Amino acid sequence: MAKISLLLSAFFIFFIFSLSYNPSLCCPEDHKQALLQFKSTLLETHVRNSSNTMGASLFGLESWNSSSDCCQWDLVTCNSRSASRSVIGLNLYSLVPLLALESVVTSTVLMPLFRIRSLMMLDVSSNNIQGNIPSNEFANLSKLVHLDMRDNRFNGSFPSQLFHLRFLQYLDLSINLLSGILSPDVDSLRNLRQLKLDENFIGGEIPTEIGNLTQLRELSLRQNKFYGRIPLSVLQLRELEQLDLQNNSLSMEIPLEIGNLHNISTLALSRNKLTGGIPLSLQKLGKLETLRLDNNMLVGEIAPRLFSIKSLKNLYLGGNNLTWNNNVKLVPKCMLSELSLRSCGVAGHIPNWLSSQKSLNFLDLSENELEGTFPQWLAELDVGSIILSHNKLVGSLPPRLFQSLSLSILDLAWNGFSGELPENIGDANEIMFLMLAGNNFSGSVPDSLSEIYRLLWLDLSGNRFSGNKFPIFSPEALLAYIDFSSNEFSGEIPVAFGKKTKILALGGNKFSGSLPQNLTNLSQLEQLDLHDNSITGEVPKFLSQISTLQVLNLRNNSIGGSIPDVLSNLSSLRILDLSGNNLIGRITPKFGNLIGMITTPDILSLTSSDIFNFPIEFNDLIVIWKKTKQGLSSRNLDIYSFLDLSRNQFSGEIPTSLGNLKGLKLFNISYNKLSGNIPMSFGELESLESLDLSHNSLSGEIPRTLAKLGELSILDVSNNELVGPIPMGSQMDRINDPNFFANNSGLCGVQIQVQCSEAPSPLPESQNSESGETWFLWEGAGIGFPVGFFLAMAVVYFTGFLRPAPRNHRRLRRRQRV
Ligand SMILES: *[C@@H]1O[C@H](CO)[C@@H](O)[C@H](O)[C@H]1NC(C)=O
Ligand SMILES: *[C@@H]1O[C@H](CO)[C@@H](O)[C@H](O)[C@H]1NC(C)=O
Ligand SMILES: *[C@@H]1O[C@H](CO)[C@@H](O)[C@H](O)[C@H]1NC(C)=O
Ligand SMILES: *[C@@H]1O[C@H](CO)[C@@H](O)[C@H](O)[C@H]1NC(C)=O
Ligand SMILES: *[C@@H]1O[C@H](CO)[C@@H](O)[C@H](O)[C@H]1NC(C)=O
Ligand SMILES: *[C@@H]1O[C@H](CO)[C@@H](O)[C@H](O)[C@H]1NC(C)=O
Ligand SMILES: *[C@@H]1O[C@H](CO)[C@@H](O)[C@H](O)[C@H]1NC(C)=O
Ligand SMILES: *[C@@H]1O[C@H](CO)[C@@H](O)[C@H](O)[C@H]1NC(C)=O
Ligand SMILES: *[C@@H]1O[C@H](CO)[C@@H](O)[C@H](O)[C@H]1NC(C)=O
Ligand SMILES: *[C@@H]1O[C@H](CO)[C@@H](O)[C@H](O)[C@H]1NC(C)=O
Ligand SMILES: *[C@@H]1O[C@H](CO)[C@@H](O)[C@H](O)[C@H]1NC(C)=O
Ligand SMILES: CC(=O)N[C@H]1CO[C@H](CO)[C@@H](O)[C@@H]1O
Repeated sequence: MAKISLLLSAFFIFFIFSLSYNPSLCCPEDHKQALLQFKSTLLETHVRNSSNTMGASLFGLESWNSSSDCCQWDLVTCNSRSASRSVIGLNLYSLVPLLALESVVTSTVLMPLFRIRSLMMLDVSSNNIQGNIPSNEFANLSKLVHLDMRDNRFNGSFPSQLFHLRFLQYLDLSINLLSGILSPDVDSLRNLRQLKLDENFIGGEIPTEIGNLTQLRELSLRQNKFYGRIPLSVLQLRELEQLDLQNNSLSMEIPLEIGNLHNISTLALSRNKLTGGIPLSLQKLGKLETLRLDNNMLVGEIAPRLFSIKSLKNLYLGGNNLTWNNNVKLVPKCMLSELSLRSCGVAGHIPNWLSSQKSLNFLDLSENELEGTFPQWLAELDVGSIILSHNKLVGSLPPRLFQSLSLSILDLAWNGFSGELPENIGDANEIMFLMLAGNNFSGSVPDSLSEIYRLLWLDLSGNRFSGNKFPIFSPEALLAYIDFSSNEFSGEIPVAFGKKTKILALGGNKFSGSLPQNLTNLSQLEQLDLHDNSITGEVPKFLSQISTLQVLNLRNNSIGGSIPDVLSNLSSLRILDLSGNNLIGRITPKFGNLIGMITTPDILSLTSSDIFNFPIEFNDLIVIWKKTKQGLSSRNLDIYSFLDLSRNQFSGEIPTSLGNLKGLKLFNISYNKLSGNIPMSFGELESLESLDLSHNSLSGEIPRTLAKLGELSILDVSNNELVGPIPMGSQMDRINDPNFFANNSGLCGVQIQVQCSEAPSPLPESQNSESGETWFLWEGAGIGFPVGFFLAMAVVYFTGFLRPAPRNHRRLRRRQRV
């Protein structure tokens, strides 16, 4: 069905394009003026707001000038049948250059377009337009058949005038900030009650009048702010072929009437709060190809009869509380292409009936209770993506698996697989993601891995791999994420990776020798993690050449010497952990210049989760946080900033300049030989949550300025030679663990119940009475990539290397245009 609608749309577009060439006639002057006005308004907003020259031009509107016929302009389609040659189609998507996305385009920019009453097709998607959808004005466009406003920032309520557009067949408002209508009727009173439950949530129900658009074939309201019920009127839209309401907050049981949508081919309701079971009426949908119900709150057993829907191709049910009875003898009537039964309580062996699914391209059975070995028949199916992580599978991998030229994602992490990796693994040269973490694999890493040209992601952590021989990757390799940590590797640190390496995690092995000069060949490296190894030598000056470095973790090695000053040139460095080594000398005052630790980190949350239809697991960066080992979720690592120099032999005074590092969350210099006073400037470390100065020879008083640190929850100054009153006021009053102040030379204060001879007055201004939300987001739904990496992925996706989640056919057009 999707194909038919694609054909229809393609035909429609072809049709209107073929009509548009008729040089004898010109477009109406008022249409031309409207379009020119649209261009100039958009350009004006744009130039005014963009910082770069890219902003001065808009993609695709170059040909729009007053001296030519507007029917000849790019992106404009005219009707050649009527004498007036009126404008009937406008393809105005992605006019705003990506680089100028920060600029604000308000929805009033659309106003001139409402004068073109002949419009049948309007696409203004992906233009970063903000504000309300001009509702009344839409009434002018009564001939609209196709309206696409996806991927903007339209907010406010669903524009009611759209319900008068009775010819509308295609309506896409996805990826906006729209909500339902809140009108003073019974329905909205219920809404208001719900609003009270969740005061921050601005949203509303999908209006019932949507049912007036009886011609609709495609309706997408995906990723907006709709909540509550799906109006039953939607289920009377008999022509509907695609209904996409994913990623809102809809809460209701899936209505039985869903079985009335006889023409539906795509029903996508994932990422809502739907409850109840999967209605059996779905079986009546004889044209259903894609059913996405994943990530809701559905319960009950999945009816095997779903697999009797002959047309069914893509089925996503993961992330609910559904169960699957794996003992049932199933003879599926469908020929599946994609199947996700993630976390559906599937126990026993990988279901045998899957072997009949010869077109299977995506299989996600992760987070179940699967046992047994990797079946030979599955290896022979040549599936593109196999995701079996978090099960109890055992045994070795069949070499046949790697004869597949389709395999692009293999995620077997967190099982009990064992044995050596087959030597022929490199034959599967389409693999992009190879995730084998948390198993019992042993032996060496096969050389042939370096032959997998598209490999982006290689996670072998938490196994028993050993040896000191590694595949030699070409400098041009695409491999960006390499995690070999927690294995039994030994020998020199491997560096024969491509220049595109972003993350290199080798911690928890037995690597020895000093840091090799060739690390500088990894010129885009962002994270280097070598903790818990036996690395010797000094911290080399050449590390400062890797200017992209954000995380450097050398904790618990045997590195000596002093820290080179040039390390402070690493302007992106946000996490530096050198604890547990033999470093000597002074802490360089130049560390006060570490720009990455000065700026308060941006919460840069890139939402790329849509690109792959499975979650990519990053391994946590393990750090010592507030005295215990914790994993920092790498997904949002860019909001962490900290400096750990503890357990070394540093001596001399603490440089005052460290007070510059306003972005620091954690600062640990315990177990060193530091002397002198605690700098007053530490009162400027405004983001600090944990400060550990214990086990040094610090003397003098604790500076009263520390009372300004509103986020501080751990302050350990024990085992020093400090004297005098412990500062009071705001959070300082709550830091009262006597162990944090023990073994000094005469501290006093209420915190340790030792009275001071003269009571100190608290600092006058003390904001931040609450301890504040911690910046630690141990879990997060989104996947945050470093920007560069994300873009690289996007490029990979658009060049078609990976088979992503099914996309709107409109995207196809878009690609052709580019
Ligand atoms: C865009 O321009 C408007 C009007 O001049 C201005 O108010 C707004 O702050 C600008 N936005 C940015 C991001 O520069
Ligand atoms: C206007 O655009 C046409 C092409 O659409 C071009 O041939 C012509 O030179 C342009 N005129 C000006 C003044 O830019
Ligand atoms: C609607 O169309 C009428 C007649 O063409 C025009 O006068 C009016 O300005 C249009 N409304 C808007 C908002 O453009
Ligand atoms: C919609 O966005 C505009 C501009 O971003 C803002 O001024 C307005 O308050 C928003 N309206 C609603 C209902 O959120
Ligand atoms: C929707 O249709 C009903 C009945 O056909 C009609 O009474 C109502 O006015 C229509 N609403 C809108 C907004 O067009
Ligand atoms: C379904 O689609 C077919 C073909 O496009 C059409 O003839 C029919 O009217 C549609 N509606 C129903 C309810 O079947
Ligand atoms: C699933 O069920 C478990 C226990 O029965 C419950 O704790 C959990 O919240 C449920 N999850 C959802 C998404 O409903
Ligand atoms: C891993 O394999 C070894 C032998 O190869 C075995 O002794 C050990 O129990 C296995 N560990 C796990 C967790 O299966
Ligand atoms: C370091 O790089 C050079 C040139 O790229 C290469 O010849 C040499 O073998 C590399 N050394 C190691 C130890 O990888
Ligand atoms: C340091 O690393 C070694 C392995 O190299 C490990 O055995 C030890 O437990 C680690 N020590 C700490 C304190 O983490
Ligand atoms: C769901 O919507 C939210 C915003 O409302 C967005 O941040 C998130 O990425 C979306 N998730 C998916 C999987 O599309
Ligand atoms: C290809 C490349 O950049 N190779 C360099 C790797 O690093 C060494 C020094 O460690 C240079 O000599 C190479 O030119």
